[in-house]
Amino acid sequence: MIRIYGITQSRAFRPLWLLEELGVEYEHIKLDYRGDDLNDPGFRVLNPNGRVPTLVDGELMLWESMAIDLYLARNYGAEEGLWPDEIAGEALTWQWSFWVMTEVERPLLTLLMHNRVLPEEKRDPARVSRNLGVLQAPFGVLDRALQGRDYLIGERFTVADLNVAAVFAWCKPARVPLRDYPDLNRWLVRCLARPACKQAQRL
Ligand SMILES: N[C@@H](CCC(=O)N[C@@H](CS)C(=O)NCC(=O)O)C(=O)O
Repeated sequence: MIRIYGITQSRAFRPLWLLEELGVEYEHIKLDYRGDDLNDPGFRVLNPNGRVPTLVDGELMLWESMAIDLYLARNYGAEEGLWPDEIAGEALTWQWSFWVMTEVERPLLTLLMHNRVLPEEKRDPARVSRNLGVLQAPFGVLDRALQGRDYLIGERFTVADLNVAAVFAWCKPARVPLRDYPDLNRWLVRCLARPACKQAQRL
């Protein structure tokens, strides 16, 4: 049976959402990154980085949220339509998954921390405005890519949408306005309204 480690209030939300989309059986081990859970020596054997999410599927131990999602979608998601049919679609799936991690994740996480998570006295407004500026370019790229389209690849929701939307899900708690990016916003609302996403948020 598939085992996934990490509470839903962490990057484990990404594979949890995908597992809910897939409808496969899995065991959810709710390790909390905020305590001592990740220092457990048994867990360190699975992930020497001491981070979640971590996946175990048979002999396979896998870490990095995007790698886990790409593996799960490739291995279990073809019938559900979550994995693209063509090699070009696969290439675009890698592209968008790497893109969101390299161009968006860190500045958006900084906004989440300094607009929402950190205590007021530790928040730095300069970092907020700098990172809002940094995000304008990639947000514009995604907005334009979604003009006249419902999904990133082809005509249906795939793991590419999930991987990108699961990172952009931080926009709301980070208080990042999307009014200048109407196509991005429309797409994000559609992705986050999916029943599997809602279910993963409740785990
Ligand atoms: N690039 C990794 C990042 C994983 C990561 O940093 N996870 C956080 C929770 S969201 C964590 O485990 N933090 C524990 C720590 O940094 O000690 C991924 O996407 O899976």
